[in-house]
Amino acid sequence: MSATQIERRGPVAVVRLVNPPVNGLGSAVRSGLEAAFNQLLPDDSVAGIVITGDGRMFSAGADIREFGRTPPPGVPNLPELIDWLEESSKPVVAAIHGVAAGGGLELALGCHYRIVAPKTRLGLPEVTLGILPGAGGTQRLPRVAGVEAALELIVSGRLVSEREALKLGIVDQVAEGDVVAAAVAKAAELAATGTPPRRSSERDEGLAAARADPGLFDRFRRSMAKRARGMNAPYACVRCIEAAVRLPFAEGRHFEHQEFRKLVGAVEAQAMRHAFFAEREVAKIPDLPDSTPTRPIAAAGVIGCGTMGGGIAMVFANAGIPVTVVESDAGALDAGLEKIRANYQATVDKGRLAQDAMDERMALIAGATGFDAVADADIVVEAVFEEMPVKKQVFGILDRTCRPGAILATNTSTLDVDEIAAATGRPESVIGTHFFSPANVMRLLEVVRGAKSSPETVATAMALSKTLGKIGVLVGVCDGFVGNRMLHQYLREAAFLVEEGALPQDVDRVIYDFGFPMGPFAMSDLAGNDIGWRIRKAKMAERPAGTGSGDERYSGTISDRLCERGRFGQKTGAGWYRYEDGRTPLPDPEVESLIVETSKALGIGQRPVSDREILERCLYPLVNEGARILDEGIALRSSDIDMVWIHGYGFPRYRGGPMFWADTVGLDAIAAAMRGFQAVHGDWMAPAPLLEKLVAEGKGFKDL
Ligand code: T1G
Ligand code: NAD
Repeated sequence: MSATQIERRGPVAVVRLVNPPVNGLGSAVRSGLEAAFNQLLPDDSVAGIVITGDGRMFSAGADIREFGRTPPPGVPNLPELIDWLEESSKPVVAAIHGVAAGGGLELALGCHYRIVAPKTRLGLPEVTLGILPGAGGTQRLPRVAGVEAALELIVSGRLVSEREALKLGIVDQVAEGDVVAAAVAKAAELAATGTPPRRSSERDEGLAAARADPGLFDRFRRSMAKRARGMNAPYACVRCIEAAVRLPFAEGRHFEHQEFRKLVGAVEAQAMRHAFFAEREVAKIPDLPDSTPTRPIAAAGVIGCGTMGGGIAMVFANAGIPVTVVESDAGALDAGLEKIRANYQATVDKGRLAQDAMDERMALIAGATGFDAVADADIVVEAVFEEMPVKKQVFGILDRTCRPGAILATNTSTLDVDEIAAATGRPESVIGTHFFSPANVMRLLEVVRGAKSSPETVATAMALSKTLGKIGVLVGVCDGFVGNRMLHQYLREAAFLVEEGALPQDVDRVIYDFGFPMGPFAMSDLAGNDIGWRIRKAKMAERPAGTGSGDERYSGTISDRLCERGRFGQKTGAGWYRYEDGRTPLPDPEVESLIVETSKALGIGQRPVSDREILERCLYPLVNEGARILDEGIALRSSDIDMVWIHGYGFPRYRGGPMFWADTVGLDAIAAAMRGFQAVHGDWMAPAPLLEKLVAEGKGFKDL
């Protein structure tokens, strides 16, 4: 079937893009457009042209799957196709519905008039793929919507609603009825009245303000520095929009093309494309066909309204699902509900949520101190203390209380989900839903499949993660699941590096410069050093003195010393750092002398530690553990692990996640480094069998 169709409606020809699922402007579509223009532009019986998309949207832009591939010979490129269309002397009107993104919106901006249907999203999100709008978007959008709006939209990659697009001048009309019919009528009217084509490339009104404000771009660059840290694409976008203000259209277009070429093949763009597809791949579970039934979730319950329970309740309310939180007593309940209210109020005060939206969400959250209140819930998420006896007691009660068919989920971060499920008579309905703190902010949700979790329970939890706006990653049962299990490797080595001579601020600087929002020591101070201390003490109680987990050396000595001194981190004003303003970590000489003292007591000599060693010792063992996790089937795909780390631990998206990044470094180099570390530090650094196997086969994680 041709990727474009032409339909005549009287004097107007309607060109329809037909390339499901998102009318990507791939080679076939571009060839189809070329053929259509060849036919229609010289045809005198055609007074006007309408461009539209078949199915659920106008177009999501260039076909991202074609990137990095050489197009078949003779296929036109998109920028020139759009220039050609814009040159048309006949009126060309875009009829837009669903989504017009990237090259899709650029195609519409090449039309002389744009009509949009309600509930449509429009934007140029190329920067989220590590590139820039390369088909004239950086030159036409500022001319149509103004430079400041273009800077904000192109550098954020944000999609806007049809109403906002109308206000910005990106579209000209919202059609309440049939958008194609409205466009046909407009094209016929423009033709009949002989209205000259209104070409975006010839419009200047949007550039005037910027021409009068030479400091605009430098101001904007300063304002975006934090969110664009480590990336090239956002700065290239600004340079192109600046070119639109300085240069005539054709030269600006050429400048844009050069900048695009520099970005599209770079690792940053490859990593961002990898993340784009990985985000969609996580939902595909090989042994769970799309036909697997799911249970409807119309009402939820949360047990425990502490740090996590409160956030989880907000997640359900934010998705419009009524939720009841159950606490052990009225005092704890009131405190928990008040924290939720205060959390919403803070967002309202920042202008990021309307008061009535807050009121609607609060109205969806009820509180109780008895489990009967969740007897009819479709899912109940337990978030009580991280102690097995407490969890088992709660699941026993839920099993007796909740209706048949309800999903019983646990938010445990370290405990055995199968052991918790065994405390019920319905282990097939038990699953882990491991949210990340703060639950109402972090997008990651590790869905922990128990040995007896039924396909229906797994499919329901995975579908629910999408409803809740989370990236649901299916993982197996093991200590720390995927994220925390890999995190342990990273934190252990960070602690050892400090015992051996690096300062916490050195390690944090290297990790921050790599692209994480913060390093391991600032992160521990934020989360609270006492949480890890409590877990270590609980684990130590189960093990003989002085040993770590399995064959590794104990890594908590200095952190234990800090906690014994009440240095829990930000919450006590001191941890690995001291905090004068409560948030800014300041190196503390007291910590430095405690480190030297403790290393001496441990018999560990302090030595200079290079930045390179810091990076490799923190990240290579993390990747190595990822290989073990894949080998054990705890994660389905290496790209799933990348999603866990990008959405749960702040791994820089423009590096693609730890497993993708490892492939860019080269697994042979990582395996060699691990062997080196093993020889010096111990067998816990031995390269994972899968890593060695891939190296031997000259493959990467991407080849799995
Ligand atoms: N190319 C190829 N495949 C795409 C695609 C695209 N542009 N967009 C989506 N898909 C696939 C996706 O992988 C999934 O596949 C299916 O379509 C449904 O997507 C010159 C060079 C449009 C808002 O960045 O943001 O134009 O998993 O699950 O939630 O300047 O898709 O089913 O096999 O996401 O309804 C710029 C990317 C391209 C937009 C719809 N465009 N797409 O969301 O569906 S670069 C974008 C999206 C460009 C020019 C440059 C979203 C969506 P599968 P989905 P959705
Ligand atoms: P928390 O101590 O802040 O809250 C636990 C709440 O559970 C308390 O308010 C307590 O009153 C309540 N509770 C205890 N027993 C109860 C019972 N029988 N009935 C009703 N309520 C009861 O703990 P948290 O940090 O929210 O952790 C909760 C769970 O989430 C733990 O399993 C933890 O491992 C996990 N988790 C925590 C984090 C985190 O960063 N804090 C992240 C992911 C997962």
